[in-house]
Parts: sequence; C-alpha cells; structure tokens
Amino acid sequence: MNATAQAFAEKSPLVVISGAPGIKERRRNPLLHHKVKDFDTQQKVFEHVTVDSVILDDSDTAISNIERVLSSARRFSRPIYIELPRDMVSAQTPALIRNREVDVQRSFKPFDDGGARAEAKPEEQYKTDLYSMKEALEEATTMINSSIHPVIVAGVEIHRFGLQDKLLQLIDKTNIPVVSTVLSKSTISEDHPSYLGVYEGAMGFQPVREYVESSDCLILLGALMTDINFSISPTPIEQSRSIYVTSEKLSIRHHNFENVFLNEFLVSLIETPLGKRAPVSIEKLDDKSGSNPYHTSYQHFVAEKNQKITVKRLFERLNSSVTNNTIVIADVGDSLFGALDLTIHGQTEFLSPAYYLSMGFAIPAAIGAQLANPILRPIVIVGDGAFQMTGMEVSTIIRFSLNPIIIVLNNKGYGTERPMLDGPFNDILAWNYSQIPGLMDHGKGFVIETEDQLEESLYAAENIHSNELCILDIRLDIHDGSPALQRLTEVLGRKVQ
Ligand SMILES: Cc1ncc(C[n+]2csc(CCOP(=O)(O)OP(=O)(O)O)c2C)c(N)n1
Ligand SMILES: [Mg+2]
Repeated sequence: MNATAQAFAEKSPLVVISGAPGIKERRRNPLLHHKVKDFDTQQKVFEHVTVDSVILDDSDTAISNIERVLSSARRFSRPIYIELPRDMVSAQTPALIRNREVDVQRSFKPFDDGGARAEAKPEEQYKTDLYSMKEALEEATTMINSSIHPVIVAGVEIHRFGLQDKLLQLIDKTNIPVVSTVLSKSTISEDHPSYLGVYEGAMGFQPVREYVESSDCLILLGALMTDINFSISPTPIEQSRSIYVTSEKLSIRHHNFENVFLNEFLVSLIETPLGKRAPVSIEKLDDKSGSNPYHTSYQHFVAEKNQKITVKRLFERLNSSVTNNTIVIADVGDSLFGALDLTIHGQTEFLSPAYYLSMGFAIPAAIGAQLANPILRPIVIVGDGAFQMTGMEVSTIIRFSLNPIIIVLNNKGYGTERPMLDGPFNDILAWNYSQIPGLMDHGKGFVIETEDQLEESLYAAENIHSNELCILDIRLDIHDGSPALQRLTEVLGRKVQ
C-alpha cells in the first residue's frame, strides 16, 4: 500500500495486480480467510492511491477494462489496480479487438494534485485546445525572448513521459541552461554542457541556487512543486517569473491556460522562433558552501591510510565508481542527500523516492532496476535504518543472480532525525551487515572503518567480485552527516522548535 502511495505521489505508472476470492465463493458472504471487511474493501482502499481500478469479474468486459486501466496509467503516469478473483484466472474472453477506442475517463476518480487538477474531467477535455495553445505559445515566446537569464527546470515528468529527447532539442536550439530537481536528478546527463546542477533550495550548491532564484524567466517543465524540490529556501521561486507546465496544467506568470499539456507544449515550443543565446556556465569551482560536487576532491580521490571514513569522503570516493555502466539508487536519509552531489553521466541513471521519501525503497528498487536494464550495475546507497526495513530482499537479489554494490551507511540509527530531536527512539539494533552474504551463502561482505579500506573494498567489489552481490558496511560516526544534511536539518530544526 505504502509503495503504491509513493508511486502515486511521484507519478510512477505502477500496475498493482491483486488476487481475490473466487466469485462463486462469495455467496452468502462467508468469512473467508484474508478478507478484511467486504469483498470490495481492498479495491476501495486502493482507489485512494490509484487513478483507475477494475475488478475482473466479467469475462465479456475484462479485456476492454484492462485496456482502459492500462491506458489511464500511461495518461496520468500513476498507479492502477487490477483485481482478479481466483476463479476468473482461466476464464475465456471474447476475441481481442485491436485499436479499440479506450475510454480513459470512464472510471477516473478525482484527485487533488496540489491544486493542479482537483476535478475529474471528461476525456475530450484532455485533448489540446489549439486556441489556448496558440496564445500560450505567443506569451511564452515573448517572455523567453525578452528575458535576460532564463533557466529550464527539468522536472520528473520529463522522464516519466519519455520527453528527454525533446528537452535536449529545446536546449540545443536555445542554449538556455538547465537544472534538475531533487526528484528528477539525471533526467538529463549531468555531463551536458548546458547543465548547471541540481536545484535543491537552501540545501543545494549555492551558485546553482543563486542562478535559479535570480532568473527572470523560469521554464518549469514537468516539475512537482514539492517542499524538497523547491520551497526550503529563503528566496523561493516566484510565479510571476515562471512558465509552469505539467502533464495536467499550464500557467504563464499568473495566467492559466486550459488544456495545454507538457508534451504538446514542449513540441510546439521547439518549433517557435526562440533565439539562440551564448552558452552559460556557472563558477563551478567556488566552494563557499563546503560541498561543491565539482571540487577537485570529488574528481581525484586519494585515500588516506588509517584515516576514519566520513560521509563526505565516502561520497567523494563513490563519485569515481559512478560510470556509464552503473545506476545509482539512493534510499531516504543521508544516502539521498549525499548522493545528490554525485555526477551521473547517463540519462535516468539515478533513482530515489525524493518526494514521498519512504524509507526502505532502495534494496527492492535495485531488483526492479537491474531486471529492467541488466547492463547497468546498481550502486545502492542505503541507511542502516532503511536497510532494516526491506534489506531481506537481498535474498531475491541473490536468487535472480543480480550483482548490486550495496553501501550501508551504518551510523547506528536514524541519523537524519538526530539533529532535529535526539533520543533512544533514533537508535536501532546493530546488525553485522557484512555477514549477510555469508548467511545467504552468496556474495561478498566488507567492513569499512577507514578511507584505505573503502578504496580496497570498492576495488574488490568492482574487479574481483564484479558478478556478485557486494555489501559494504560503512562504519560512520553516529553524528556524522553530509554537508547537505547539515543545512537541511538546520532549516527543519528551526521549524520543529
Ligand atoms: C517509512 C518511513 N518512516 C519514517 C521516516 C522518517 N525518517 C526520515 S529519515 C529517517 C531516518 C533514516 O535512517 P537511516 O535509514 O539509518 O538513514 P540515516 O538518516 O541514518 O542516513 C526517518 C526515520 C521515513 N522517511 N519513512
Ligand atoms: Mg542510519
């Protein structure tokens, strides 16, 4: 349920397929095992975290209903729910009719996307309104061409709706610089010359924040307006300087345009007469913030013998393990904050639940990511607290012969919480993470206390144990934290008090 809620909040098109008692078993409403309340309770619960759902209780309509819900998942890039009573598994359906018109809207339930689209609308209202589009384009073109330093904020919908190539076309045509959000990190390769960095409000790299927040024309493409993405900043983004388009709405300054959506708007924008500018770069070697991901220590790590490992040094070293053949998966906590400073070379090679922020994402996500793309080796960065929630999925990892490198940030508990409010509730049982491969009789575990042990272990994980699961237990000081975490907890701590 929580995973589905996370997918809903972060616009991931998840398909939940759920078994149910057979239709014939339901007569006289018996107390069957697994039943919560009524036979439709499960569907009703899931309706709150899905955009469409169906119980396949009629073989005549089953196919069209499946097509409809799958189509809803694609349109809204959000989860759907399919329930299959057990005596319908082998039911015969009428022959499949191809190219059927799918009524996406038929069972679409209203949801509130932070005010974006609080009401369900009939399907035709999701078709682009050409008049609205024409006016929007005129206004957007004038605003962009007359601006002094525009910047594109590439949001997570660029990835969810497969619009990366279109984004690149817009950037190449205009030379407008681009940032990602925390949730959309690596939507564009971080080596792209027009890429400035991740915009993270107050916890981010200062020159990127200053560039974005002083822009006179922010082009927000498919970004979720979340606190983590945007507002934890002394000078947040202003609507009066923004073009804000998603798969559900478009506004330019304070004007709202009906029925103009991200994909069509982006395509049209590429075709409009937008001027080409001189390329922009920001001063990447400035290290005022103390956490500059472009600083030389990030590029050329040299391990110091017997030097106790710290979070900052760990990520500096990890940066050189991130290549075109890896995908970085970061769990919630300092795993995410530290990982934001890694440079991701490929497109969509960084995954993290950076909005809903539910702990326990990374280990199961590694299974999905590697099965979906076996070429990429996952580098999984996970806190000890998060690992204790879902870490047993390493068993599935081994069963499917997957080979992620799992970096456990072992700081004896909920490190992210300690600076805000500390107490015994932040402590967890100390596990010996490096012995898990031994327990499962597969893979290799390492204990890391110092920089040189980190260097040796990563070398072994990458060269000697490259085909198997590796778990690195990074023994950190209990109060250590990334520079980004220190800034974030300072802001949040003030709010909690
Ligand atoms: C399921 C869930 N429960 C609680 C939280 C609140 N929370 C955010 S970070 C955190 C601590 C995470 O601990 P750990 O995984 O060890 O990472 P660390 O903070 O130590 O880096 C908690 C409890 C959450 N985000 N998700
Ligand atoms: Mg921890």
